[in-house]
Amino acid sequence: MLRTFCYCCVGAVLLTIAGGARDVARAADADTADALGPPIHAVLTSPPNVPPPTMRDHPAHVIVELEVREVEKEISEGVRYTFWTFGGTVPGSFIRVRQGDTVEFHLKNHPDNKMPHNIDLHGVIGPGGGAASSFTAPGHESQFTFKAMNQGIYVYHCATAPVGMHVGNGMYGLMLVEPPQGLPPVDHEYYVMQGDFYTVGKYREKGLQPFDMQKAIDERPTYVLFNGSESSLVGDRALTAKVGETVRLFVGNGGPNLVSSFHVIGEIFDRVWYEGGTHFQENVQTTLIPAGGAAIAEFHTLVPGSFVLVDHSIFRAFNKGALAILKVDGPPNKAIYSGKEVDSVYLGDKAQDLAVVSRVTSSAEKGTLTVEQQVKAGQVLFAGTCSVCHQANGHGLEGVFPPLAGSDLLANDPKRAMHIVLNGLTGNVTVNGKTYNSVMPPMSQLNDDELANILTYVTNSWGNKPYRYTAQEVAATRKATARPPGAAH
Ligand code: HEC
Ligand SMILES: [Cu+2]
Repeated sequence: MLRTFCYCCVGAVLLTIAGGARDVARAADADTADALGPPIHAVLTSPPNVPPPTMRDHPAHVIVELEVREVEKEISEGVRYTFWTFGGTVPGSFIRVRQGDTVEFHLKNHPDNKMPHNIDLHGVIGPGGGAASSFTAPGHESQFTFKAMNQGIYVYHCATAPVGMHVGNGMYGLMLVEPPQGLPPVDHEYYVMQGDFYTVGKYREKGLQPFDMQKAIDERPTYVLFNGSESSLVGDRALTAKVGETVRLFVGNGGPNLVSSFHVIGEIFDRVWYEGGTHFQENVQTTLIPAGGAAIAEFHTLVPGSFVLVDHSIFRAFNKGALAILKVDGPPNKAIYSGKEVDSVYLGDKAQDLAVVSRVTSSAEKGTLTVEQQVKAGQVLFAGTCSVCHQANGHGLEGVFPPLAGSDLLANDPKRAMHIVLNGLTGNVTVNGKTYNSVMPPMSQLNDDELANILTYVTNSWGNKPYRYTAQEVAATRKATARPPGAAH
C-alpha cells in the first residue's frame, strides 16, 4: 500500500523533537503538570476548518471565548431556519487544546439573542460538563475553568431546557484534546458534524421554517445534515484534496436523535479512532457515530473524483440531505481504478448548481418569477430525479422508458403530466406510436414548486410544445388525486 509516512516513525520523530521519552499517551499517562507560560488565547475555527496543532510540549493556561448567536440562515436551497449557534455556525467553533491544559472558558450570550444558553463539554470532568456553571442570559457572560484531563475528540452542546430543542437548533460542536505528543501530521484536517433537524414544512418546502417539537419528539427529522445546511459541503464549498494526500476527518454527531452510519463513498478509512477514544480500528468502511459522540477518520487518496460523505442510513443521504463532497484532483491511476467518473451516479441534483433553485424561490416570493428561471431550476432537478430513466436529453430508452422529448402524449395533454409524476404510471402507454408497458414510480416526494419547475423545463425543452406549470396548479392536482399506497405525501 502506498503511504506517505509511517505513524511509528512520525511519532518517534515528534517525541524526539519534544525531547521527552513519553510513551503513546493514555488517560493514565495524562500530562497533568502545572500550566506553563503566559495565558494563550485558543484559535477557534468555523467548520469545515480545524485550528492548527498546538505544537506545545507542555500544558498551558488557555483562554477560550465562545459567543452564542441566534442566526437565521439557509438550511436548504430557498429554505431558511433560525439556528442557535456557538460562534455563529452549525456546528459551533472547533476548539483545540492539549491534554493537561488549564482552560479558562468564557461563554457569552449575545444581547440580541432571545434565549438563555449554557454549555456541556463532554471533555470536561465536573457537574454537567460545565453546564452547571455556565447558564447565561442574553447580554451576559459566564466563566469557569477546567483542566483537560483526557485526550480525545469530544462533543460539546447546549444543555438549557428544553435541551432537545437547543441541540435540535444546532447547538453543538467539537473540542479536540490533543495527546501530549500531538497528532501525526496530515495534509488536510476537516471538521464535519452531523445533525438532524425538524421543520414544520416538508423537506425542501421553501420559506422560513419553524422548529417542529412534535416531529423532534417522534424522531422524524425533516433534514439530516452535515454542517447545518444541505449546501454547506457541496459545489464550490466541497472539501478538497489532491491525489496522494492524507485526509483526517474529525466527525461529530450532534443528534439530537439519530445515530450516524458514517461512510465515504469510494474511500476506505485507513484508521478510525472510534468513539473519539484512544484506540484505532483499521480498514473501516462505515463507522458508527452515536448522538453526542465523535470519531477521527483518516484515509489517503489514490485516485481523483468526487467522493461522497454520507450517513449510510441511505434515505437520510438522498432524501434528507446527509451528503457532502470531497473533491480529489490529480492524475488518474488506472491500475487502481479504471473507469471515468460519472458525477451523477451518486450526486443526484447535488452535481448541479443548486443556487438557481434559491433564485427561483426569492423571485417567486417577490412575484417576479419568469419561465426562464423555472426552466433553469427545473433542469437541475430533472437531472437529479428524472434523467436516470428518461435520460438527460429526454429521449428515454428504446422499449423501456418513453421519450419526453417530442412526446405526443405530453403535447396533447400537458396537465396529465402532473398526475403522472405525482401518482406514477403503470400498464400500457403509447408514446409516438410505440407502446410501453413498464412502471413509473410516483415522485410525490417532490414539492409543488419543484414539480412545476421540472415540468416547465420538460415542456420548454427539446422542441416540445411550451406550457407553463405553476405550483398552485400542482398543489390542486395533488389535492384532487389520491396517492397510490406507499407513495410520499
Ligand atoms: C424509474 C424510472 C423513471 C423515472 C425516475 C421517471 N420516469 Fe417518467 N416514466 C417512466 C416509465 C417507465 C414511463 C412509462 C410507464 C408505463 O409504461 O406505463 C414513464 C412515463 C412518463 C410520462 C408519460 C409518457 C411520456 O413519455 O410522455 C411522463 C410525462 C413522465 N414519465 C415524466 C417524468 C418526469 C417529469 C420525471 C421526473 C420527475 C420522471 N418521469 C421520472 C419511468 C420513469
Ligand atoms: Cu442553548
